[in-house]
Amino acid sequence: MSVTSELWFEEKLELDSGRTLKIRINRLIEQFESPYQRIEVYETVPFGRMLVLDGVIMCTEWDEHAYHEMITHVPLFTHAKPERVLVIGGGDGGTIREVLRHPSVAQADLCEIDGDVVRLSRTHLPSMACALDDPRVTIYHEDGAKFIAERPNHYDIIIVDSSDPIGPAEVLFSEEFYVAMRGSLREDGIAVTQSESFYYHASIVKRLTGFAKKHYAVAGYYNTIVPTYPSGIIGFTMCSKKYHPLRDFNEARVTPMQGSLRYYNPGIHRGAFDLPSFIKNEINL
Ligand code: SPD
Repeated sequence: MSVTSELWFEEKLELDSGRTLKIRINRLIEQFESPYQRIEVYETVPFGRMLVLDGVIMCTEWDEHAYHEMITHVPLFTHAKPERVLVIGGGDGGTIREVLRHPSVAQADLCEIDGDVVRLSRTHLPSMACALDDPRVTIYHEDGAKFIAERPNHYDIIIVDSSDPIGPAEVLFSEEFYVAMRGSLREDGIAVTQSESFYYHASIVKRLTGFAKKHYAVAGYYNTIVPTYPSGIIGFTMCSKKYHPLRDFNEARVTPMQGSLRYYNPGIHRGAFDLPSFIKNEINL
């Protein structure tokens, strides 16, 4: 008889659809019940540290670069000169870290409703939270929808680095929010939103890209590979008032930064907008 004492984390998000993801862990480093959600940080066996909100994997040290680089550099290299950037959600700090690589950025606001996510990330996820004390960063713990309504015509870039459309992030997936982002962007601004997997959540992708097409001059959907997310792939809706992510992309600007990036490069930027036929036909982009 063999006795094993293996510990496993199981993400139950997709259980009703008959699928799950299990990751072996060494230990639970800390858990905290905030006013908004249950926050957990694990030390996993294969993927380093992992942040989990209400039982859903937000990021692991092993593959977070594929998500944070793509949610950030695609819009920032599409815009001619991004100076004022807002990140909604993103309390782990990974997106802000990427935003600050851009020398044109003078102001990087982080609007994360849950201050305890920022606090635990600072303590346990320093490789992501490392840039949160940069003087260009201001952190707000407010509701993202209310925050942008109070700042009309202000941002060059808005990045919605949200959790899934259940719980505190639900409002960020509404048509009203896509209209409100348009109001908070400058005349040539770009918004990019976490928009789930085209394999598992095609109806959400269709709805969000529909809002982008209806309310913005240029709409797009692009994807990245993140093995610890459901189906291993996640996409982003691009909502742009002027710039086109392929026609206005100036790849020469990437060169000085290329050495510090692990996933993003000019070829990935262009190829990420090439979608499989089944979803391309569904969303008409
Ligand atoms: N299904 C999980 C999607 C999570 C997307 N946001 C992650 C936040 C990382 N900064």
